[in-house]
Order: sequence, then structure tokens, then C-alpha cells
Amino acid sequence: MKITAVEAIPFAIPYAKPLRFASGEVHTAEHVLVRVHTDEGVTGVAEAPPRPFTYGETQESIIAVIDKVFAPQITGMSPLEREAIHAKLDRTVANPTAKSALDMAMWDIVGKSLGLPVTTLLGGYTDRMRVSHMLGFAAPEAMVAEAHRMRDEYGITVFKVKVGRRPFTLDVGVCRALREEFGDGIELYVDGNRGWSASESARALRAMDDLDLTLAEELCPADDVLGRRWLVGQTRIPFVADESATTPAEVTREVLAGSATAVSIKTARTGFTYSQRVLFQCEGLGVEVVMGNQIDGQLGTTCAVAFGSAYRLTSRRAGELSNFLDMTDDLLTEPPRIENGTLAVRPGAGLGIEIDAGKLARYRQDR
Ligand code: MUC
Ligand code: MG
Repeated sequence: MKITAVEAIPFAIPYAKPLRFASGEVHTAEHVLVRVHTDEGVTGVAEAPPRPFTYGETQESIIAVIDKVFAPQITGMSPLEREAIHAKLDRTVANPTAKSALDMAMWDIVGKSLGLPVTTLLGGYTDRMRVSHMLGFAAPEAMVAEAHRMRDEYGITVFKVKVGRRPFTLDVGVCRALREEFGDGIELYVDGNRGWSASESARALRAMDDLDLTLAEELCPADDVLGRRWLVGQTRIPFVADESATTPAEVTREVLAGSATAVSIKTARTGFTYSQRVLFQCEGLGVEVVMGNQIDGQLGTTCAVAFGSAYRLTSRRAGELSNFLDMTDDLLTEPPRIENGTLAVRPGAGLGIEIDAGKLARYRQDR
């Protein structure tokens, strides 16, 4: 089987409820749909979400690097030669979501041609994950109301609270309001997207010591090297590296330097192949992981739950799998459904999804 063509299709779908956080905000899902075609008629799909505030990629840069660099490099190769394909892609630095979409589309092809779900090929541990919902910046009452809605409509009881604004006039109060409202009926953790300094983070964590937070993510920048180590050394809950550990090497650096004690795995930036490497490395080191969300749409979420369900360690914690609920529409013929606070993996071959041709025609921006 040979790759005959690669398509990188820009599309834009507005959010019903934009997501706001310390490093940026997203109002429209301006993503890139990646399709890898083969001479056997099997096509693999995945989506790349441009996140300039995290990786420097834009929709235009993803399309350009795929069309001009990656597609010519891998056309004519077999999707089974993943290692050889990654050796080619890795000649270009960075561009993580562009590379990951190609990687996941190739796994989709492999699954489809074997007649097996990707999640089975990856590890096949379980068939669903508990879901954690991200509460973006809003007025404290609105964040509490959103948590109620997510619990009532979808059964979600795990919440990641975006912090990193003003620790004492806003963020700590929101976390306290959520704990007071729901008691021990919910799990709570926080993600600062580097918005606080190390000393603000230390004070805020002390002020929230009684709130039973289960994780603290990227509260301050890992580039504040000594400050971050000082903070992590005194933190009593796992400190998650997200945007500071986006490759296996960065994971090694952050964990061994004492700048993180847990790692967020995002298939949008490490695909399936490099997410496996990050996961196995964390397992070997005895470091906890959480399946993160790159503000993914339905297709990205399908990939995240396929990976997260495949392994023991990734399915231990709830995965961040609910962002797509805030979009006005999406591309799949059958949307993922969160029920009783869980999301099931797709049973079909490959990723088990189909793109709705009418919706793609409506939202694509290149025609
Ligand atoms: C998250 O976990 O930080 C916001 C920025 C980003 O890179 O991902 C999202 C969610
Ligand atoms: Mg994060």
C-alpha cells in the first residue's frame, strides 16, 4: 500500500461558548482536516488544531508545511512504515499538530485495512474513559452554573478549572465557590497556563490547601527555571507539565529537573506514535499522566479517547474530552456522546468515524 496524496483542508466552525484561559482564547475552531489517500482506496483522516499561543502554528502554517514539505516527503511511502515516515517528518523541527495529524491519519489507514479499531491496535485496555470538563474563564457564578449544566446534562463530575488571572481576587474564589457548591461530589483541579508567578502559585496553592485539588497544571512558566523547581518541590499534589513538555525529550527534561511530577498527554501534539513514547516513558519513570485537550473538536476528541482508553495508566484519571460540546457544529456524521460522565471509544475499524460531506462543504474555507 502506498500513499498517493495528502490533503490539508482549512475549515472554520464557530464556538457557541468561546474558551478563555491565561494564554489565550478560542472563538472559532479554525482547524485543518488532514486526509491521507492510498493506492488501495483506503483514506485516513485526522485534524490539526492551530494553537499559536502554545506551539506557534497557525492554520496557514499547518497547510503550508503539509503541502510543501511533508506531503512530497511521504507520498509513495507505505503508511505501515511509520518509523521511516517519522524520520522524514522529524527533519523539520516543531510543527507538532501538523505531524500528529499525519501520524493519526496513518494509524486510521492501518486500522481500516486490518479491519480493527486503532484503540485495539494501540493497547485495547478498556472501551471508555471518564470525562473531565474544562471550565474556562468567566464570572465565578457563570463557572459554577456551567459545572451544574455539565453534571446535569452529561453526568460529568470532574472539572479542570482554568486559573492564572488574579489569584486572590478571582481564581481562588472560583475554586472555593465550586467546592462549596458541590461538596465532595466533584473532583477539582487547576490549570494556570503559565499565568501566575512561582510565588503567586505557592501562595494560591496554600490558600486552596483545604479544597482537595487533585492536580495543579502549568501554574507558572517552566522557563522560570529555578522558580518552577522551587514551587514543584513544595507542592503536595502532582504538578502537571502540559505546554512545557510537548515531546518525549521535553518530558525527560522537565521531570528529571524537578519541574513537573505528572504529564499531560495530548494526541493533537504527539499523535499516537509519540504519545505512546511519552506514555511509556512516564510509566517507566513512575510519573502520573492525564489525557489533555488541545481544544479539540469531535475528530480530535475521538483520537484522544482512542488513545486514552487503550492503556491502564491513561484511563486511570478522567480524560479532558468535552471541549467539542461548546462548538456550534462539527464534521462527523455521528457526534461523540458523553453519557453518565463517560465517553466510549468508537467501535469501528480505524478511528471508526466518517466525515459528513455536507458539513465539510459548508465549513471548508478553501472553496
Ligand atoms: C490546556 O490544557 O491548557 C489551552 C491552551 C492549550 O495549549 O491547551 C488548552 C488546554
Ligand atoms: Mg493545560
